[in-house]
Amino acid sequence: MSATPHSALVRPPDLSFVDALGQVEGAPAIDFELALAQHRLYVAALEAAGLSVTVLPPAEGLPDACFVQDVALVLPELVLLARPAMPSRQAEIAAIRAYLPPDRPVAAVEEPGTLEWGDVLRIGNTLYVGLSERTNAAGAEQVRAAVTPLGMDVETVPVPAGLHLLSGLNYLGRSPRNADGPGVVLAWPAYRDLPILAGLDVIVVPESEGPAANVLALGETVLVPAVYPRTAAELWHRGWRVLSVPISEFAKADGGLTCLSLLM
Ligand code: CIR
Repeated sequence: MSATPHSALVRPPDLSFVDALGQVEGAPAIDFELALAQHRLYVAALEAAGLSVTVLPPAEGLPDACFVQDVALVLPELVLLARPAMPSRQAEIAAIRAYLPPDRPVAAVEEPGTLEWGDVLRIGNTLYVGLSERTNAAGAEQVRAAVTPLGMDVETVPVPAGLHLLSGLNYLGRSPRNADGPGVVLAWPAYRDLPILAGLDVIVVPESEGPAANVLALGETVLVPAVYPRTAAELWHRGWRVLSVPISEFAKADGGLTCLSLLM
């Protein structure tokens, strides 16, 4: 199925992160220093998983720019730029371009399309594009047009809950203990009945551990948000090496482990 990534771009939050989208009024404010510490630990976890990590400078005045996953998909043949639905995020595209591989063509989602890569789950050569408040059918069609010549398929999927498709559904590859078995996905309960899950081994996280569905699987290592012991224990039991990473400050802005890195 999808190859394990070997490198990652990450971007620590800028001071403006305290104004990031998705914060609930009356909820505890983002602690910026704690967010920086958590981001450093996230980088350490990626490195412990074997990735080569490039840490970009913070993007001044772009509150959500630490969520680099959303802005681009890097394929060996092509870079595909997103078009974020939220106007405050659109300048993130220009702010990442200089750091993307210069050796391949670049395509971009254009108006009336909107698409954030947090809505796209890759399993093998299929991109499942979640239709959400951030990603529309026109965005999905443009992705289809760009990747079909590369031999990839696109299927659209409703996003039953949460901000993005990957908020509630992530692909882990095959279990380290059952290399010939089906691919494994981790799903928030609201996602369990999606038809695209037929034929996969679906681990449904307990309702009380919903955010734990946003794991980052890197080969036999999986980063799990702290602290969701039932999910972590289930993954250990199935043979993954689990790294538990605290991301409370990013979760306050609707962010999870997948959102914080652009993998390639
Ligand atoms: C936003 O609302 O756009 C950010 N505060 C969070 C983006 C999270 N990204 C992701 O799930 N891929």
